[in-house]
Order: sequence, then structure tokens, then C-alpha cells
Amino acid sequence: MSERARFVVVANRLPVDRIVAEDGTVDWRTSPGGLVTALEPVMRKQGGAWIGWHGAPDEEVERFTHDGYSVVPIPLTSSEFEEYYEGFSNATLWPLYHDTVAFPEFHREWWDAYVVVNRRFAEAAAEVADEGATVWVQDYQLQLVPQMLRELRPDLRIGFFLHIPFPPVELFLQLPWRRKILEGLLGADLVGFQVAGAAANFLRLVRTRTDHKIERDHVRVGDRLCHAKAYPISIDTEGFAALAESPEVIAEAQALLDDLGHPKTVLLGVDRLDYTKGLRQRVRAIGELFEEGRLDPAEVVFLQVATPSRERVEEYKRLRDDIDLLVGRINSELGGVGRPPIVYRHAGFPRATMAAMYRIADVAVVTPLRDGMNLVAKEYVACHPGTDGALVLSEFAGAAKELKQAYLVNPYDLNDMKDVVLRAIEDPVEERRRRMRALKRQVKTHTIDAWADNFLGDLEKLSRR
Ligand code: ADQ
Repeated sequence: MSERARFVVVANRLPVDRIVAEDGTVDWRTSPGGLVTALEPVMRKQGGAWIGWHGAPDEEVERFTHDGYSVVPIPLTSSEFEEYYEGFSNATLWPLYHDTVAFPEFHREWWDAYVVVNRRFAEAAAEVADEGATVWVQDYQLQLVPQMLRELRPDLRIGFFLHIPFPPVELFLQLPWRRKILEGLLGADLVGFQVAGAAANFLRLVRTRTDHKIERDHVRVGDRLCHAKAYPISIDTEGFAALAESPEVIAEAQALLDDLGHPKTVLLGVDRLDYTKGLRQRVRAIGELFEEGRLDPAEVVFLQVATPSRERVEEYKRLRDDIDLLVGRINSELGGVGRPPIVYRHAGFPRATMAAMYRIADVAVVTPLRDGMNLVAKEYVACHPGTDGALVLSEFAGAAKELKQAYLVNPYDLNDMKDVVLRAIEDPVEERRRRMRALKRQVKTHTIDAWADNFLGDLEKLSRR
């Protein structure tokens, strides 16, 4: 075994993608994403290791070094991928934690696979971590790892961060394995959530469903403490802003506007194609605005891009068909023979193209039914030049707790959504500017680096024994 690490990240996926060249040589490239960018410097400085799945089922990949830190691939069989990942993580926990906006499925085999895979991750972390090292476990796929790892290595400092919402007590209690998940999380010294309400939900559950004593924001677990607090995640604000100001992105934004025929107003939606993101409601609301003549298809375009996601899970297939149908129906009934009122692309785009879209959008419409944070809202604020843009944001996104000057909506209330979108377009420019200035200030002063520093700083302080 190669040398042990002082700082270990444990996440479902590795931060690198495999690139196979034409001649068959294999290389690994850092995948774009805020978490990797924020943690890479810490990894390099402290001699870090990242433990995660490499993305190919039924295949073992040796540990290797990448960009100054150690990458530890964890193997998954095809059936583990189906039961632990597509099943328990994405068809049980994901809908349950997002207010059951889709029906969560409970299957005992899925749970068994979840336990097996969590144990594999915990064992790998126990092997890789140096004496007294810090281990940071990420997200809902790995909630049992903190306790499993604690049992194997009581010397470690263990943090956990949940990127998605933590549900209200009444919903969490549906879960047949609720107690085991709570105990799993309590293995950490610090459990981080996106918003204070999620930490409160967790503490309330621990209070009512376990024998552990609670004082303010921490739980006494035997002879140690587990703290629960909010750490709202953010983006590499400067990086995004600089990208949006680059000549390439400015040129791409111009080309996009040419393609769209220079409409007076561009509305923009950007999401992973997921039923939590409220796409059905958004497309219906904006569609109705066009149908009722409150938006003029000659002047306004609604550009919606949706990255393909979890395409083998039933709910996601249905969602894709629904959106295709809805958009097709609206476009076939409205507008002239030129550009349709809704320009919809089911595809992922490079970061530069995303920045170009954020640049040209007069209004970003971010209306999830429930979302842990929602980074698109923050990326738009960081990238849109000047202060004449507007953000329409769901009350049920974690981001709404910080971006209070956005045009907030209840995405279940279609009439409200329609009125608010119109207001965001039509409000006097001073009002839009006032709001946008406040949003920009917030996103500039709360970056992903600050998020990681706060969490890791607190973890060090709180777990000092
Ligand atoms: P996600 O559910 O994936 O993340 P979000 O925070 O919106 O949601 O992040 C999506 C990311 O994908 C953004 O960086 C966005 O730019 C990118 N993206 C979306 N559509 C794209 C497209 N068509 N092409 C290219 N890129 C696209 C989970 C939680 C969130 C939480 C994050 C981080 O569900 O609530 O904010 O983790 O903790």
C-alpha cells in the first residue's frame, strides 16, 4: 500500500474522468465541478486522497496519483450499481429526501446493497487514512460510512456533508432503515447541511428517535460529540465571472443571440433533467403566458437546456417524454414559422457555453420543487454582466435562504409563477438593478473556497479532543 493520507475525501464518484486515446493509452482528466476545484488545493497541501467509484461497473482500477494527490478507485459490480446507486440512492433516498415529489421505492435488496457498498468505501478510507487524519464523506449515497469508519478507526476526525435536503421528520420516518441511517451519520464529528432547517430536522429526529442526549447543536454519542450545522455550498464565483468576461465567451454569447434572432427578452432555464427541478410546472407556466398573449413569441424566447440524467431510472424516462411532449405542443401551436417560443435542448454543454447563456439571459428562471442548494442560481448571478438581469427563484431551493433579493416564487402555484416571471421582465430597471446588486454582493462574498474553509475549520475545532 502506498503512503497514507492526512486528508481523505470519500464521495460516490471520483473527481476524474477516464480518457482513452485513439492509440489505446489511458489518461485521467479532472472533471469540471466546484467541489474538486475547492478541495484540490487542500488535497495537494496536506497529501490527500480521494476515494470514489470510477464509473465503469465490473472493473477494478489500481490506485494512482493525479495532480499531486492520490486517487483510490472503488469497484462496483453491475448489480451493485443498479441496487446501491440507481436503486437505493436514486429511487429511494433521492425522492424521499426531496419531499417525496416522486414516490420513493423501498426494497430490501437495495438496502442490502447500500450497506455492502458503504462498508467497502469505509474500509478503503480506513486503509488510506493516516493516524489522526481528517476524512470528509460526501452525500446521501454514503450516509453509513461515518459510523462504519468510526468503528474501524476511532482515531480519525470525520466530517460528513449532505448536498441534498434533509427531510422533515414525518417523511424521514417512512424509511424502514431510518434508525440505521441516523446512527450512520452520528458517526461523524460534524454533519453539515445546506440550510439550518435541514440540521434542525436531523436534530429533531435524533431527539425523538434515539436515546442520545442533545445540547444546542450537538449530540452526545457515547464519549464524543456529533455537531450538526448548516454550511451553504457555493461556486467559484471569480472563476465563473472571469470566464463570462473572456473574449471567447463574449463571442459565443453573440453567436447565440444571432441564432435566436436577437429577441428583446431571453428567459433561461438550466437544469439536470430531474423531476425535483420543477420543469413540468415551469414549461406549463411560461407556455400559458405565451398562449394567453401575455408574452409575445416575436419578442420573447424561453431557452431551456436540460442535461441528461439517470436515464435508466423509470421516473426520469417519463419526465423526458413529458417535457418533449409539452414543449412540442406549445411550439406547434404558437409563434410564426421561424424560431419557436421555447428553444429546448436535452444536452449537456461545456462550461463556456453555459457562461454564454447566462450572459444573454435577461431572466433566469430557477424553480425547483425542492433543491438542497441549486448552483445554477448562483452561477447566473456570477456570470451575468452588469446589473440588469433578474433571477426568478423557487422558495424551496436552499439558495433562496441566501439570495433573498431574487424574485421568489412558489413553483406549485402556476399563477404566482406567471405573475412573478412577468414582474421580473417588466419591473423598472432601478428595481431590477437594486436586486441584482444585492445578489452579486452575496455571491461574491460567499464562495466555495469559503464554504470548504468554514467546514474544515469547524471540523478541526469541534473534534479537538
Ligand atoms: P444538482 O442537483 O446537480 O446538485 P445544481 O446545484 O443545480 O444541481 O448543479 C447543477 C450543475 O450542473 C451546475 O453547475 C450547472 O451549471 C450544471 N448544469 C446543469 N445543466 C447543464 C447543462 N445542460 N450543461 C452543462 N452543465 C449543466 C446537487 C444538489 C444541489 C446542490 C449541489 C451542490 O441537488 O441542490 O446545489 O448538489 O451541493
